[in-house]
Amino acid sequence: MRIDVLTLFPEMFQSPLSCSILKRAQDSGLVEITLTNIRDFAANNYRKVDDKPYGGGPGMVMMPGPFFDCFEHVQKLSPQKGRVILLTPQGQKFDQAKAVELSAENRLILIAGRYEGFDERIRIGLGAEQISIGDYVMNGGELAAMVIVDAVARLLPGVLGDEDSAKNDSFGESAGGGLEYPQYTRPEVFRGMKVPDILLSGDHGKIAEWRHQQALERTQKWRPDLLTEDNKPK
Ligand code: 6GU
Repeated sequence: MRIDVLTLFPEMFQSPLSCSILKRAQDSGLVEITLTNIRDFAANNYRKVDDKPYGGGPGMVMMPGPFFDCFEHVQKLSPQKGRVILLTPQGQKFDQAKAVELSAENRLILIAGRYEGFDERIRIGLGAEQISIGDYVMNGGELAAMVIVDAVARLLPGVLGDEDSAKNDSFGESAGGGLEYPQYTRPEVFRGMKVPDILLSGDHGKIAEWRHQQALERTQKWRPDLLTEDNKPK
């Protein structure tokens, strides 16, 4: 997969992209991520990319010119059209289903905005879909773009060492869209807390059944909003 990110702060992406799984995924060619600075496409000497809102009001609005020039430049970097996503708190809320959907694309073009907002003609003109990562306001779309890159990249075949890992995650296939079952590792007893006997039993059928039941109970207790009629615990 190819992911292009258009941003005013490419440096914000450096460390998340250079650690751990995202680094390995890029090094092994499973995902190619390019960062393009929108400010490089500002037409004026001051490298200005925002201006006061028409009609008055507080804050600044991102001008359409630098966005369109930047977008047109980025699109030509590769022949694939790409799915264009504008990061904005006004977007559709991002979730695991959306991550799975996006992981099937061959190219994503993520546009992170700043300041009070985008000139409306950016959204209209680019034909972009809008995504938000939750109902709160951040200073810009950069962290949201990183959330999407991270959640999508780990679903790409070969990115996680064990092919089953993503399936076992919360919201994943084995969790039936709910939370993950509890995990334990050594030591067998830690500060008086013991690993459940069943996990030491070697009975894989029983273990699977126990994990399934635990996952349902935790979902009911902590995230009942995730339960549907057919995955409610009995
Ligand atoms: Cl995509 N952008 C901003 N600025 N705030 C957000 C967001 C995006 N998603 C949730 N809050």
